[in-house]
Amino acid sequence: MVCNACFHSLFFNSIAFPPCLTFLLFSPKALPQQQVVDYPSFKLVIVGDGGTGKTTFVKRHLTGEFEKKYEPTIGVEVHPLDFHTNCGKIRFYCWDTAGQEKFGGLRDGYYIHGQCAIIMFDVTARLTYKNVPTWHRDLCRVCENIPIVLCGNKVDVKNRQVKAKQVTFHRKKNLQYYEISAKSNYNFEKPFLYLAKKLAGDPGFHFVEMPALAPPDVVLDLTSQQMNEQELLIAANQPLPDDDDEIF
Ligand SMILES: Nc1nc2c(ncn2[C@@H]2O[C@H](COP(=O)(O)OP(=O)(O)OP(=O)(O)O)[C@@H](O)[C@H]2O)c(=O)[nH]1
Ligand SMILES: [Mg+2]
Repeated sequence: MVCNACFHSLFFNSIAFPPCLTFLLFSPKALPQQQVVDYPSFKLVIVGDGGTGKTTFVKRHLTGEFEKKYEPTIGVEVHPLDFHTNCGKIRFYCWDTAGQEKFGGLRDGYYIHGQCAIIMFDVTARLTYKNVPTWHRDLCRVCENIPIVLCGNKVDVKNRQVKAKQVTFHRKKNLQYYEISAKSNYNFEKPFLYLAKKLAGDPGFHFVEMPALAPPDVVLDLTSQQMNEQELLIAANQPLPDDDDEIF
């Protein structure tokens, strides 16, 4: 493990980088109107259809609260989110973009210099999953080879329309997939942890302190979610369908 003193001397002197800290080399320049911090920070772009829960997910981390009301994002909102890791603090500047076309603003202009991304869909709305390839294509046109997490949000809802085994896009494009629920806090830290590990190039990288979230707004039925996770594991060993449209 790298101690804090070591972390700081490496950060300021930039001599030799142990694997855990090589990600410091990729720290972005300070963003306009954002406070500059003396620890590694990354631009994280969050995309996906309107209403899938992008803003709710970010706000849950930011304030701990769950936002019940749906107020579409206009253009983009940038929020810094800090995490405490075994290698010190890191920051994600979350670029929470508008999913609704009419509020899109600069659209893929917001992706420039993105260093990692989350693509979100809503497991209760099929169309939001069908649109994932378009979000992915647009993102990859601007940001080549960045770590991306696909998130299926709202798994707390009983009657989901996109079943776990129907989610195959991540396997085709080599993305990480997580089932999440901003409402119940299920897997809330997983997307950030995966991206941090990838950016650090260190699988041993871990969070040492979790953000204080408000209690879940709904208690997830863990037994049925465990079945979904099991379904995902089984599906991972099945041949990929040629076209996702077949299953819908
Ligand atoms: N049941 C359930 N509802 C959720 C969850 N996450 C978000 N929602 C609800 O989904 C609605 C839309 O959430 P937003 O976060 O505003 O959606 P968005 O993706 O930011 O939408 P745009 O800004 O238009 O792109 C809100 O009413 C939230 O309360 C969840 O995990 N479970
Ligand atoms: Mg939003």
